[in-house]
Amino acid sequence: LEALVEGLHAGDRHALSRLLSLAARGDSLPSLGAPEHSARVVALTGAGGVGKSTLAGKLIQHIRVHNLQVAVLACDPQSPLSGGALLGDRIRMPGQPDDGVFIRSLAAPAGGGAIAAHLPAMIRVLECYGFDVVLIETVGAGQGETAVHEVADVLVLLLQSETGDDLQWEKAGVLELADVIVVHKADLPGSEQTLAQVRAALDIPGVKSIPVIAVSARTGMGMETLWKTISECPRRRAAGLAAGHELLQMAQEVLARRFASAAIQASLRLLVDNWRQGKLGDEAAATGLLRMLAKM
Ligand SMILES: Nc1nc2c(ncn2[C@@H]2O[C@H](COP(=O)(O)OP(=O)(O)O)[C@@H](O)[C@H]2O)c(=O)[nH]1
Ligand SMILES: [Mg+2]
Repeated sequence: LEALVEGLHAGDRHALSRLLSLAARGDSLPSLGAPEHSARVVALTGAGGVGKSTLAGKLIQHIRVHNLQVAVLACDPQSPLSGGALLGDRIRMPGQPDDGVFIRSLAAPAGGGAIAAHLPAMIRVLECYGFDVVLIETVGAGQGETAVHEVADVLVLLLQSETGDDLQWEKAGVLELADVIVVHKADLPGSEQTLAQVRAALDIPGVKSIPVIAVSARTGMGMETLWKTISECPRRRAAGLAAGHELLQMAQEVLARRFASAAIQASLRLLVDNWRQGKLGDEAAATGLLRMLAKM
């Protein structure tokens, strides 16, 4: 395992592939160390047939033009990205296989508990290898978005016109979960209307506005705007961590306050005495104290 981790940091594809498989199975990995930089994790979600795979393929090209390395986790066994259209895990750019692209197909949609639970570990592996962008393609069905929302920096929801999808999404409360909404296949008639409907559905006073973009992977319309919007989105994972530290600080304050008012309690004095006399170890005493304060 240690050799694999070394290989991962040295850019060895075989090590990457092995570690990803372990992470996908939920095996515990050794410490991977810190990645040199964190990746931007972008989830593409939406109903089957809305064009997630096609759009992902186009996004890869855009991302490569910016000279960024991109990995794709396709939580859709039928994704042409991971199927016959591409050779192995390398996409065919004009000429030769591209070392800046890596694609891994996962057997189940990310919304199903197991995969969602293992995504953070897989993302960590990809980050340590050095990918700048991680795309997650996953079929959305309400619950799926919630699971992926937690692990991605940016959640992109794809809708298309003439399917009534927009209304379904609206009901499921999924629209509000998205960071970017794409009205896809904008080359087809009816997309103007869908665009207007979605914008109207999201026009709630006091709620932060979500960008809604008309895109066609087929014609390339809106692609540049989409990538620009995605790259300018704040990173949810980083924000989550920062917020976590803030929360920890607040919790410490709460504990200190409770400790001050509990100091005279007999049970607390007993705990402290036991610790002082060495009857309780540091960790056990500290945990005991936490338990007492948590109950107050
Ligand atoms: N008209 C049009 N069709 C598209 C576009 N993008 C994808 N499609 C078609 O939509 C179908 C489903 O595409 P796919 O990418 O497999 O959808 P997924 O199931 O969401 O991954 C295919 O037949 C694509 O050729 C687009 O921008 N415009
Ligand atoms: Mg697909």
